[in-house]
Amino acid sequence: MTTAFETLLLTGAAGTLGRALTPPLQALAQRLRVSDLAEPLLRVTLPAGVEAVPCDLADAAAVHRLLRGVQAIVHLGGISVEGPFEPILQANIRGLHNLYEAARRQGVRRVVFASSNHVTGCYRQAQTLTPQDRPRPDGNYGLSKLFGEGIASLYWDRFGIETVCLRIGTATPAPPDKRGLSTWISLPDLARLVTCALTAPGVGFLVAYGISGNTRAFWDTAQAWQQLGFVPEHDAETFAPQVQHLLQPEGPQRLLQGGSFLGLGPYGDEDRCNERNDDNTAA
Ligand code: NAI
Ligand code: 15L
Repeated sequence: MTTAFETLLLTGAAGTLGRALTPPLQALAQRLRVSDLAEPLLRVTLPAGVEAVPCDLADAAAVHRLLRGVQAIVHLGGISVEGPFEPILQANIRGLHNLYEAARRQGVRRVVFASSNHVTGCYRQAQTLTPQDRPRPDGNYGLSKLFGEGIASLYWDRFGIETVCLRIGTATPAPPDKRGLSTWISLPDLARLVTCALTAPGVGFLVAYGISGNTRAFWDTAQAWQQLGFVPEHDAETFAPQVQHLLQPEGPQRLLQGGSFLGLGPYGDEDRCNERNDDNTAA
């Protein structure tokens, strides 16, 4: 079988999406190396032939060792929800810096970075965005993903490491609620999208929203998907009868694209979303 890569690395392999993506990624490489924090990784049953290397992304020396011999990376590792800044700083921001520095020194050619729709979570749900619209992160987590997009841009411009930043919507077996009719990506569509992001020629630095072909999408995906050659096979609309009555509480969580994350943080005295968001509709 012809494979695209000799050694491909998947971080965050013990997580929900890591476990779903391990089999399709194994088909793309002669050697798939998977990584996560030690304890979560020990709980995962891996397919035969997959090499498991525990690593804390916040540990620069360990990340450097992890990337030895790697041509491409699917980077899912890190904190995947909104929360206090310090843990996000370590796992996501420091983790991304360690990853790109090690990638530069180890000669990695391409990264597929699991960014998030929360980079633009402060836009209204009624707005349709392209990846070129101004980032409006909705919290510490979205901010860390914006840092990831920034470092990806830097390492392309300075060092020629290609990155596809996938602003993933809601990757679950089915859309969980009405918002999910706009943000959902099926797990098979995600596997196809990640495969395209790894193998499409000449991507340079690219930001693409990661959703299925949803009728109610918040995002105009045409240009980036064409560049990647991605054609989704699913549409969340199929689930509309079951979920369209499931709404977030009234206010920013229902109004803005980031949904429930707008109800979390910033973990101090001002523990609420800035209501001025509601008046700020400029793109
Ligand atoms: P998850 O939380 O299930 O998996 C993340 C994995 O990263 C966990 O296994 C965790 O142990 C590992 N991790 C955390 N801190 C680490 C550290 N310091 N060093 C090494 N590993 C560490 O998340 P999920 O749902 O699988 O998401 C995967 C990626 O995709 C995440 O980066 C998330 O932000 C992103 N994403 C996911 C979406 C979704 O709908 N599931 C939507 C948008 C983005
Ligand atoms: C994300 O970025 C999260 O990782 C995931 O847990 C979901 O909440 C998703 O976004 C979403 O916005 O639905």
